[in-house]
Amino acid sequence: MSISIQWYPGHISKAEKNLKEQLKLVDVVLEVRDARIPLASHHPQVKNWIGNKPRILILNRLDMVPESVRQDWLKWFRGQGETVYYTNAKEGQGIRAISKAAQEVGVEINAKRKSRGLLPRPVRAVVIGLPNVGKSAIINRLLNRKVVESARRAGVTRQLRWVRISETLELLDSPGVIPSRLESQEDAVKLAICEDIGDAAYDNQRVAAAFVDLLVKLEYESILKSRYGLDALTMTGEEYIFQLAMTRYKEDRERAALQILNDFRKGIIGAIPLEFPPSDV
Ligand SMILES: Nc1nc2c(ncn2[C@@H]2O[C@H](COP(=O)(O)OP(=O)(O)OP(=O)(O)O)[C@@H](O)[C@H]2O)c(=O)[nH]1
Ligand SMILES: [Mg+2]
Repeated sequence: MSISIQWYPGHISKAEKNLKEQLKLVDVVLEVRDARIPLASHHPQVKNWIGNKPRILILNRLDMVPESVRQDWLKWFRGQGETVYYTNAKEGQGIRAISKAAQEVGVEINAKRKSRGLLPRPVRAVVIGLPNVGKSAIINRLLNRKVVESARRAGVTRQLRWVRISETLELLDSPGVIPSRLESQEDAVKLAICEDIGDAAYDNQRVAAAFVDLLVKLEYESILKSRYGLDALTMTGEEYIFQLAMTRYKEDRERAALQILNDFRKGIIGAIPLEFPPSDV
């Protein structure tokens, strides 16, 4: 089944412009990705925007993937010469480590300033990434209170906003950015499943069907069987949504689709990663 997903709302194109401006003012970039899809939630232009500024790579939603898969990704990224920080911005795990890493950049900056006779200043960091990956939640966690809006929807943060975390750290919250064209539709479907793009961009029934197909491919079909009592191995994703609607939702396919997607998004059917480290590297 082919799905065509494109999503590039006006507020994002504006945000991208402002973000590029503000990037000139920051010392360090916190790039946040979705731990369920560390590659599909990567924005291809981020590298260009950052230039040689130090970057801290964060895989948020650590609670949504099993420990063994997290370890596999850590190893894979290490093989690429990258250090990865796992966080759970909802509960707070891993948050102190990223704050420490950001402040370490500040120490260097201030040592340089001191040698030039300048007073120390807080390190300036920006949190960037795709929509809904948990950028604002990370900022709220760093401060231990809700300073910026954070909710289960893509496109919650609309404007750039500086937040002073401490005497030594200032953070810029930014709206989620996304490539103006989603080149890989396979990745776009994963973004839709994880709700990392706005729901105006896709058809729930198609995305839910693709999700069922993906679970079968990743050999997670037993989760479907135990939750919905239907065996996905004997049918396509599309048929699965149809059968589920027939048996449980008074033939309402939309409700069946939303049920499956929301069960996954809320973590109700367990910690399910949608990507594994490529084995050829
Ligand atoms: N389970 C879980 N949920 C999280 C985690 N981090 C954030 N969330 C939830 O994910 C949703 C999105 O979080 P936001 O902080 O609004 O995400 P954002 O990246 O700022 O989104 P935009 O502003 O739309 O770009 C919220 O409902 C958070 O509570 C996490 O580590 N685990
Ligand atoms: Mg936000």
